[in-house]
Amino acid sequence: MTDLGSYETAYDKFDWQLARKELGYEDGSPLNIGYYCTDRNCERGLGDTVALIWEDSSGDVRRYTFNDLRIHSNAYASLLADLKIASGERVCIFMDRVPDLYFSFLGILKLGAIAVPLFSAFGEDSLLTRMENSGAAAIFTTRKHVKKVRKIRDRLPQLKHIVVVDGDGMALKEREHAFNVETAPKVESFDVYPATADTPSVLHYTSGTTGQPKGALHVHGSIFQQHLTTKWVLDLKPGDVYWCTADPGWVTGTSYGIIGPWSLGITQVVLEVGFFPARWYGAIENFGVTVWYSAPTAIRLLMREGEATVKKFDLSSLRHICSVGEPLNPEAVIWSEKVYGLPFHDTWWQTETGSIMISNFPGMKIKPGSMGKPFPGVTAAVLGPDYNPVLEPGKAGVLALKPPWPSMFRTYWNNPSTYEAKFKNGWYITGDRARIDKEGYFWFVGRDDDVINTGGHLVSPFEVESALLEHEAVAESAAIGKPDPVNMEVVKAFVALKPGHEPSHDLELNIINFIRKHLSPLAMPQEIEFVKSLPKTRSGKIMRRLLRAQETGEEIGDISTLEDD
Ligand code: 6R9
Repeated sequence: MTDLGSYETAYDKFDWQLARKELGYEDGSPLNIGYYCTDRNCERGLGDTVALIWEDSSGDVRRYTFNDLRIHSNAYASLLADLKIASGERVCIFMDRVPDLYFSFLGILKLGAIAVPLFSAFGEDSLLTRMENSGAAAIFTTRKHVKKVRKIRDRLPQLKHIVVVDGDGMALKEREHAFNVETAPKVESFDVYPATADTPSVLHYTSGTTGQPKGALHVHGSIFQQHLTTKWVLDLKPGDVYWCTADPGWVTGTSYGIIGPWSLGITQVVLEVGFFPARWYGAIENFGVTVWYSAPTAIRLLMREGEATVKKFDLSSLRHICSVGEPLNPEAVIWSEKVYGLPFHDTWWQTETGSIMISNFPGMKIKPGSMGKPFPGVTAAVLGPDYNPVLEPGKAGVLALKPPWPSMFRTYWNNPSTYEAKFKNGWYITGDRARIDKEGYFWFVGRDDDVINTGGHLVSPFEVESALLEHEAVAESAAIGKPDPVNMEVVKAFVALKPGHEPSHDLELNIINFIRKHLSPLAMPQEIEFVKSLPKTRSGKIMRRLLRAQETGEEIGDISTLEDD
């Protein structure tokens, strides 16, 4: 239970103004996330508290205090100022989970520019789409990843600077700079940009069914909700050691891997490596992790790894564990209670919502398989086809949220019409389907669109299909999510070949690899089925629903618009 009391009393007495009080914010004064995550902690006497415990891929550990975080983020902010980057300009971050990612993110915000975090696994096409759409003026990257930037830089006329943060001594091309935060002059103070709650802060790209990825634009005022939900849902308290397994290329890695916890002055653990059961449990034991925020695919993999591995480690420091990104199977909650002595608390939210909206509040009875209840201050509903709330308990409909809330996205970058289309009858339409039981618990039913959720990563079928079409052998294609016991879904592509090309295992591998290189390993199909042609509607749209139904053996439903063969 939190200091707000039980869920019910918290819901009743809640007011978003509480966030201002908690953060020590006075109306009318500047509100900059960069300041609240660094300088303010030093002013509160936490300058020598460890902010970041970072373990690199070889197992070496480095620790940075809030004072280090303050000085290093200042160095990044002043570098951008020297490069004449102005407030409001977009600056991409394209690197593995190294400390510079975190310093530069906060530095960009301190300058008043907009941070665009990108997965380092992105191939050149995925990178190009996002950099082009955001009109990025600069990018921070590393030696390891600059090659991909070099391949596309000539197609990015707005890109003024490429900063290689470990580029000391390397041969640089025009517009490229080497920077080293450790040897750069210490910047004791930086005039933090006087942002307001409505000043743009972070641009996160997310996938929809149609069109290229959309950039959800967030504002500095998001910190109010990120701060409160980190405190009351993730249950962080002074002295905690917190570990969020998410990469900042995904919204979870910024909202709850940077902003929320550091706005509370909490010590965070970051691992450079991806999923690795022994390294993960080792980190919990070595660093004494108390609160852990992860995702269902990782949890299912840990279940598969089994209890024997758990027993090799002392995980007794853990106090609270949470999950996000995909439906959390009831078995995972029961299993975690058995082997860790703690149930995973599911949380539901989206890139667009910026923070947790529905969750299993600490102290609340957990119904395994349910996403929990709306966070105090949030109104969530299930809507029928007329976009009015469904009143009957247990009946499925479209999951919707009542705007506004502090961390709500403000638009899709360069795509206002898609943003407007997300609102119906005064509700924000999430794109998910859900039901609410008699006791007010929300249950996830499925997505209301064709977006593929693979291991918590949203993949647009359109993006995969567009990349497939670039392959010389592909005439047409369709991508769907195929059910998978670990990743929930994996990408499966149906491909019709151009004349002169024959299906073969080699060609399948060649196409899969092509997508991995152009998009990312996350969007890479696990399977390709060669077909003569694809089922289409009379208007020529590929019927992914039909392919999906064939895959799962489900009812096919209405196919009256299917083209005649
Ligand atoms: C934070 C994040 C959002 C979509 C969302 C839904 C799925 C997230 C979930 C969940 C079932 C949960 N999703 N949490 N589904 N139970 N607890 O995940 O953002 O990448 O934008 O994805 O993920 O489909 O609409 P994002």
